[in-house]
Amino acid sequence: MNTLENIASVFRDTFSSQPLLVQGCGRINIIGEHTDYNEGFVLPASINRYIYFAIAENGTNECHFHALDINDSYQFSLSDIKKSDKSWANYLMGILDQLQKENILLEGVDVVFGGNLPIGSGMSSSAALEAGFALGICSLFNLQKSRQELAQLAHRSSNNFIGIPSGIMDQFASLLGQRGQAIKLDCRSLQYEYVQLDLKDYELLLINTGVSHALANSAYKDRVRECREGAEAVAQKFEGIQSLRDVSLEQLEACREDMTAVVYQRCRYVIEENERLHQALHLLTNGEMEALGELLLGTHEGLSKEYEVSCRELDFLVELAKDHEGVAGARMMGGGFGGCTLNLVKKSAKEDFLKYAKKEYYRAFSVQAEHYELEIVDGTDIVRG
Ligand code: GAF
Repeated sequence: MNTLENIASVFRDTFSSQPLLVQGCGRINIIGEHTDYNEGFVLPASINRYIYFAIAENGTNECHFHALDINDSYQFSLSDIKKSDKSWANYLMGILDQLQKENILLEGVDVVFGGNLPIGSGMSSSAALEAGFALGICSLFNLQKSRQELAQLAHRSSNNFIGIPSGIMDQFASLLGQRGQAIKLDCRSLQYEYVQLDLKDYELLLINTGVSHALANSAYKDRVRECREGAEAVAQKFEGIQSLRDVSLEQLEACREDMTAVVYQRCRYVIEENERLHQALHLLTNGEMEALGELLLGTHEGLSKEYEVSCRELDFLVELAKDHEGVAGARMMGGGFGGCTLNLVKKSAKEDFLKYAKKEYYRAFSVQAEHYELEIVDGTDIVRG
């Protein structure tokens, strides 16, 4: 865990210059999981978990990156940007690569970064890395890009340089988040609106399984492929289908024989999840927190049984939440196979629930689960210029 002050001070000691300071935000997603790459809707928000950067240009062609949390460094020349075996460095290099592809000439930069956003926790430390670095570089070199353009650039970097066919939710949430608000984002048109997160006497709480499965990347790619296959099968029978976003449950049912059972079940989850998101918006507006919690449980059920991206530890934590007084609902959050559960908990029941969940989790897995109390904050930003 590093603070902005640490990062700035290590930078000054290492490079003897005054850096630009940036904070890249993590995100939660209320509902709408694995819908973004199907051109559906998502409801994320940026949270008070950060990766802090200290960045300065160095007048050379060389870049020096230092990842303070893991005490690792990487150095390379701007004329030779290629993927390295240090995955953290790739998230930063990918941004420079995209800028070079736009024929934007940069000079070398020195970077120190670190923070309080745990890697592999499902809060998208990768988007915080990309978003924070992209905003920092654009500010340093006076590149005129809107936040939406930066999110698109970071998303292209994830897809093309990192090689994960993810949707745009994480980068968008990190860069466009606003205090106290979730973002209802249409991942096809990128039109968005802010939704006030008034949770009445409830709050959102993350509990970290501490698990991060190696399987996640390849399974993610499989899900993207399966969804595409399903949409293509439906498009053979019905007009106007570009992605699962356009498919109704009736249409899917009519094409059930045209796809494998697995593809059918993946598609059904995605279509139902988009519907759940719209219901959730309605419940949020009406302050119906218990019904919202039920929807979260429905999402988890789908992710676990139909989409098959959960794991034992996540399922265990959700089961605990389901049975606990004062917890409206819970679900796994993000890509899956580990990370955190998102819990909608009555403020008065929070302490009791946390104590119980941590005790039971330890009993089952011999792991001390961490929890994070959330504040919905403004997204990634320059802290000091
Ligand atoms: C990961 C991806 F990066 C997002 O684009 C999204 O698909 C999410 O998993 C699942 O909703 O965070």
